[in-house]
Order: sequence, then structure tokens, then C-alpha cells
Amino acid sequence: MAGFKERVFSGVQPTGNLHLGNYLGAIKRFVELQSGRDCIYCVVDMHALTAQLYQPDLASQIREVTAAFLAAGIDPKAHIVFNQSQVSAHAELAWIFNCVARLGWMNRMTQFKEKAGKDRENASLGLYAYPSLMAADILLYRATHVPVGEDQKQHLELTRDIASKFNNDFAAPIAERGFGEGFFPLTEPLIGGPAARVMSLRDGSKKMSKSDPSDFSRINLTDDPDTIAQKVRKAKTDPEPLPSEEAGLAGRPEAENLVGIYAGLAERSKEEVLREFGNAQFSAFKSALVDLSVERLGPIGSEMKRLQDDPGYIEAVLADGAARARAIAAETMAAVKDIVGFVRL
Ligand code: AQP
Repeated sequence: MAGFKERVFSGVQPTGNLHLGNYLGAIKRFVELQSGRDCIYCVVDMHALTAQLYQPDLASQIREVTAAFLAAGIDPKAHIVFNQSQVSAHAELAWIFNCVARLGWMNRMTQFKEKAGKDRENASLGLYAYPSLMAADILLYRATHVPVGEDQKQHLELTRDIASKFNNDFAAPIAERGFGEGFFPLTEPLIGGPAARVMSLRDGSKKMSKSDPSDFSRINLTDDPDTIAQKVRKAKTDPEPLPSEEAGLAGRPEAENLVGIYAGLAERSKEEVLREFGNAQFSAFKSALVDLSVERLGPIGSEMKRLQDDPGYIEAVLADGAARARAIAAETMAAVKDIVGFVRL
């Protein structure tokens, strides 16, 4: 974005069961974006409270996501890795954004509707305000790009709406302070690739998700090779062989999902995968998918376990990242408070 320093920000919730969807849709892409860019990757532990208030294993889940970042190849010296609750400015900016965001905008958020389900009256205010905190996470660092899975697209649109309203409503004090282009960037989502939306292995119409009660619906990053093999072999399919072109995947969500997973792991397009496996039976394709999954995920899972056995190291990484994140956040918040008109003493 013109006028703004290119900066990448993204986060993952420490809600347990990190899975292949989190890896292909987000973490793998975090790793790829590191070269030549300034990246900030956050374990969004304050968001995790919206899933379940008391999580006895929250601290170890925070360490698990950090370990996944590092094991996948994020360099915590060249970039910033930290957990959200260590930088209180996330909550401060979120409050201001709660006053910027309109109820009409929030009421359109489909993730809230899905997660609140039928018992909406009993959902927490935090779950409802989740997208406003997410906008604060991103804009606190005036990030220009956010790699996310497809499920987060609407939240990124809301982030742009919040930035735009803030820039417009406070146009005069923003201009007075020399932020000609607006104070916040209109952040661009980076969504794409063959695995931007990985589906459940048990039901091709449902997203692969940490909270699915069936462990067979997902491949966890810490699954051992035998478990990965069992889950892939049991994955739901249909009776037809694979088509040789992408158009042939229409109306076959389970086949499309497995081909997308293979393509994401192999760093190839679905078209290329089908050129190799077109007309193959699922049994043969699944064997190849098991081999590829074990080859790509095995080293990440074992490195995660090794790192998790050294909580002191993980916490040192988080402490260093938080100190560097706090310094950027403090600059943004000082300017925001001046723009809004708070008295800073
Ligand atoms: N199935 C998926 N396919 C592709 N990307 C995905 N992501 C999540 N699921 C898929 C991406 O992973 C990043 C981190 O997600 P998150 O943990 O912050 O939140 P989430 O989207 O709510 O993840 P889950 O696994 O689905 O958890 P629950 O079950 O709690 O809802 C994001 O970039 C997300 O897009």
C-alpha cells in the first residue's frame, strides 16, 4: 500500500488441536512470506477466551502454537513472535474500535452466527466483539498484509471498514499530524492457494476445525505417522475414480478436498495433481497422500514436541517478541490517543 511500510501480521488462537487446515491456510504461508518482509506473528490468546472461558491447558496451548510457528520455520529473531495478552494495547485499541464499528456491521458476521449457534442470547459479548479485537490486532501494527484462511475473509473486510471510518471520522486531526493518506492502512488479505479452505475428512461440507468433536475429522500437527495414515485411509470419499481435470471435481467435495490437501502440501496446483492422478482409484491416491503428509508434517510434529519439552526457550522467544511488539504498539497508541483527543500526561 502506497504510503505505508509493508508489514505482515497474522495470528492463531491457542485453542488446542492445531491441524492441517491451520497449517496450509495460515502457518505455511506465514513462513513463505518472511523473505524480504517485516512480519509479526501472534498467538491470539485473548481471542481464545471467546471459545471457552476456562481452559485449564491454556498456557500449554499457547506454547504449542508458538512451537508450531517455530517448527514450521518462522525465524523469531528476524520477525516478531509473541502472545497477544502480553501487549495490553490490543485491548485498548479494541475498545476504540468498538466505538468505531457499527452494530449493523457486526450483525452481519457469519462466524459469530455459526459459533453462537441457536443459543445466541447465551453467547458472550467477547465472541460478538471478536472481529473488532481482530481489527485492533492488525491495525495496532498498521499492517498492510494479512495471510489467513478463507474463513477469515469477512473479518478482514470489517477491518478495512473500521480503518476507513476511523480515517474519515478523524480526517482533520489525522491531517494536522501529517498522516496525509489516513492513519490506518486498508489492509489486504492474502488468501489463496489450493488449500485456503481445508474441509473435514469426515464431511466435505464442513471446515476442518479444532473444535470438531471427531478427531478423525482433522489431521493434527502432532499426529504420528500411523495416526496420519489411519485418518487419511478413513477419510470419506465417493465411489468414482479421480477425474483428470479440475472441472470434474464439481459436486465432489470430499475428492476436491483431498486433491486440494495434496496440492497444498506438494506446492502444486490441483490441475497438476489431477494430471498425475486422474483416473486413479482413491486407494492409490490415498497411499500417495499418506506418504506426502508424513514427509511434510512428520518433521514439524517432532520438532514441536522437542520445543515443547523446553518451555523456557519458548517463553524467552515470547518475551523478546512481546517487548518488540510493545514498542511498535506504544507508538501507534500515542498517535491514536492524540488523534482521538485524549489528554496524554
Ligand atoms: N480449515 C481451514 N482451512 C484453511 N485455513 C484454516 N484456518 C482455520 N481453519 C482452516 C486458518 O487458520 C488460522 C488460524 O485460525 P484460528 O485458530 O485463529 O481460528 P479458526 O479459524 O476459528 O480455527 P479453527 O481451527 O476452525 O478453530 P475453531 O474450531 O475453534 O473454529 C486462520 O488464518 C484461519 O483462517
